[in-house]
Amino acid sequence: MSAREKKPAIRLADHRSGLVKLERRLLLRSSLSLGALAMLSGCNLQDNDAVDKVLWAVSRWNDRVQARLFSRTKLAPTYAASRITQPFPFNAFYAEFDAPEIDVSTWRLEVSGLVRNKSPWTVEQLRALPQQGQITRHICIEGWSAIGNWRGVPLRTFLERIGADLTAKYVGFKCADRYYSSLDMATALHPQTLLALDFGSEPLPTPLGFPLKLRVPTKLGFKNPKHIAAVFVTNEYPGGYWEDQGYNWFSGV
Ligand SMILES: Nc1nc2c(c(=O)[nH]1)N[C@H]1C(S)=C(S)[C@@H](COP(=O)(O)O)O[C@H]1N2
Ligand SMILES: [Mo]
Repeated sequence: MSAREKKPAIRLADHRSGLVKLERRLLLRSSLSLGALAMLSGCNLQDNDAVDKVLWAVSRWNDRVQARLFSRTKLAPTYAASRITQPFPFNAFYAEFDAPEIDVSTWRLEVSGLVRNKSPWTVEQLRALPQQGQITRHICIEGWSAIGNWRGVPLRTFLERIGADLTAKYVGFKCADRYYSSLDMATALHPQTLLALDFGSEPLPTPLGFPLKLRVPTKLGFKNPKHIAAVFVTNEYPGGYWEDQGYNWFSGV
């Protein structure tokens, strides 16, 4: 499968391998078999829709377990500058030459949902907030990883500044290219979760998410939205571009 023809982890046609993996997990984790799960859920495993519902329910249950195991203080590994991957790879659901060209003079970060101050932000205003750098490893679910050097505003600082309800469940992101994703609040407040403006000592290059991307080293790559256009705080599950096609939503690393 080429990088351009990405497929979601769970498709109707892929159920057989999905079920084999699920069976193995059930046995390992809870000594429950797939047959027993089918009995419990009243689900006939020949019926794709019913199988799909069970797999989605298991994935959402998995989200809740992962959220409980997530440590608010445990840091993702950081690396020496000599380890930075050059050139840093590009990935998206389209080819590199289709990455959105954004005019920074008109770009604004829109803010909505459970926040006190919904004023939009310019890049300059974001740069005036405290900045923090990190050299961390980006891990893509497709089987590659790369070390990069990002710098920007801790998302926690930004959420505090806009008067976000920090007891809300989710922070969602909408991007200039139709991509979208979301985080649990604990991950949004994690000290290494950044609204990144720079890569190395330069503004993010276009393919890597200019002018703003989320850098969250405690999550898989697809939960690092690039070209962010809007941030919102909500208690309603926002999903994501790949998450809605079957990738596990929590996807911690
Ligand atoms: N806006 C947007 N953000 C995105 C994507 C995308 O297609 N569009 N792809 C995701 C995936 S699957 C990966 S692996 C990383 C790739 O980031 P990079 O191009 O900086 O390596 O971006 C993530 N964020
Ligand atoms: Mo990815």
